[in-house]
Amino acid sequence: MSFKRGAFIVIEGVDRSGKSTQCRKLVESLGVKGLKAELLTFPDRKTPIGGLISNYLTDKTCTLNDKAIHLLFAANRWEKNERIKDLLNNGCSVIVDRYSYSGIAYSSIKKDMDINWCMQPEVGLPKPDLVFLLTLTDEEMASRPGFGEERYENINIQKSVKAVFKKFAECEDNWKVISAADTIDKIHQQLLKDVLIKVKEVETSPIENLKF
Ligand code: FDM
Ligand code: MG
Repeated sequence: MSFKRGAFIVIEGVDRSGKSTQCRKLVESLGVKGLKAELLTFPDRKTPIGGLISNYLTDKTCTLNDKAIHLLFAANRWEKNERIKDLLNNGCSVIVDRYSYSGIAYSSIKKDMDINWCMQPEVGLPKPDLVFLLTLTDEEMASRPGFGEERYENINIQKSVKAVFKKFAECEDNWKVISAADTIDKIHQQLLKDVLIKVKEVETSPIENLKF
């Protein structure tokens, strides 16, 4: 029997679309089915680079240059590059809460931040086998419980980010758009079904690298 790798699954979406809940539930359900799965979250605030990012997000007086913070978010993914590949190569699926697409979306909506420039630091990272985009209408976004105090947590930024995600979903392969307005359980069943198919589909294929 040949070796089987894990699947690399990403969930993207605006704030409060339920990404973290769905990621957790996927890892749980895969485990119940006897499939190895691990959860990663970006930004990973626990590393030294993640600490700088966390400070930038929570302290709005922090005046870090837009390109510098963009590169820190990308570096925070690069420091997990080997971990992701090792897990996948050991037959463990990796479920990720936000990835390069969040990095590109949140940075490229800023003034003088060219989207093609924003994509470059992401090139060469492991490419997800499947990206779920959890979507909310503007009305649904507005009706969800209030924002916290972090940078980017306001409705205009969320709307701009949503538009970038929508373009990715139209242009990239392996993206699946899911309404985040359904119940947690219904969404989970939908995601799980697709993930199980993907796990089978990619088990003998090589891990690809991101390119844009
Ligand atoms: N964010 C997240 C970015 O600006 N760039 C990135 O590369 C990533 C992964 O950080 F507003 C933004 C998105 C969000 C903030 O993310 C923190 P969480 O998921 O809300 O903790
Ligand atoms: Mg948030």
